Amino acid sequence: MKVYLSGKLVDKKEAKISVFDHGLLYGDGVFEGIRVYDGNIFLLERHVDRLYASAQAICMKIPMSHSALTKAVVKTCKANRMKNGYIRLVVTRGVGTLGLNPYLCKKPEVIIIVSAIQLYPEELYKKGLSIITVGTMRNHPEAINPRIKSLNYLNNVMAKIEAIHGGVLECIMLNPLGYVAEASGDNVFIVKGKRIITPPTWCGALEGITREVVMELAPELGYDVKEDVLTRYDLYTADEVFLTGTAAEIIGVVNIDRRMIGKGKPGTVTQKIADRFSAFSKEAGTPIM
Ligand code: PXG
Repeated sequence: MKVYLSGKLVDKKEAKISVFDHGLLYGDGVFEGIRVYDGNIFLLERHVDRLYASAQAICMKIPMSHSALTKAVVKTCKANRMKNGYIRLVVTRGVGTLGLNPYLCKKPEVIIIVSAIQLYPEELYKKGLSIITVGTMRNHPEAINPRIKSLNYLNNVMAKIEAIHGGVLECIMLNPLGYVAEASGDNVFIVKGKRIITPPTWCGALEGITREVVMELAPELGYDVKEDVLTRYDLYTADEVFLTGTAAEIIGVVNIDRRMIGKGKPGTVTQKIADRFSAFSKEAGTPIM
C-alpha cells in the first residue's frame, strides 16, 4: 500500500511522521473521509472544499492549491489501484515545539491514506440500529465549532465510549441546551409524515456531505426537507429515524434509549432515500483512471 506523505508516495512502512507534529501533540489539524465507488471518488470536490474551509477556520494554510490536492488524491488512488474503499485525507499543523503556538510550526503536513472501509454489519441495514442518547454533550459551537472537521475527536470518542458501555454501536449527542446535535460519527434525521427534519448546524452538527445529498435528493422523492431544532421527544415520537455519513451511508434507527421507534423496523421513507442515495453514489464521482 502506498501512502501520500510530504508530497511523495511512500510505502506504508515508511509512512511515519514526527512526534513533534502538532496533529499528534494537540489534535491540531483537519481531515476528510471520502468513499470510492466502482473506481470513482464520490463528491471529491465537496470534500476538498470542506477541508479547506475547516483549515481556514483554524487559521491553517494548506500548502498546496485545491487542484494540486485533488490531483494528489487521484494519484494516490491510482497508485493503489483503488476500486471500492475509503480515502482518509489529513492535514496536520506540522512539526513545531512543545507548546501550543501553531505559528511556530514549520509547514502543515498533507497525508493521504487509502484503505478498506469499516461499515456497519450488513444485517443492521435490514434490521435497523439500536442507539442511546449519551451524557457527553456535543462541543459548544464557541468552544470547537462542530462544522470544523478537526483531528480533535475526543468529544466524539467519549460519546462513543458511552455508547459501547451502554451495549450499542452508536449514540445521539445533545448540545449544551439539550437539543439533538448529531451521532458520534453521523448526522441524524427524523421522518414525520411527508416531512424530513435534521438539526441545523448551529445545534452542533457537522455539515455532513451525506446529509447535504439527502437534503438535495429527498424533494425529488416528494418529501419536504427542513432543518429544525429537535429534542429527544421528537426522536421518540418520530415515524422513522435514520443516520447519514460517509461510512454508514443511510442507516435506519429502530430503537433509542430502549424505546421502539416507529414500527421497530427501518421505515419505507428511509429505504427510499437509501435506494436513491445508492443510485446517486454511482453517478457522482471523479474517475480515478
Ligand atoms: N458527524 C460527524 C461528527 C462525523 O464525523 C458525519 C457527521 C457525517 O459527515 P459526512 O460528510 O461523512 O456525511 C461525520 C463523518 C470513521 C468515519 O472512520 C467517520 C466519518 C466519516 C468517514 C469515516 O469513523 N464521519
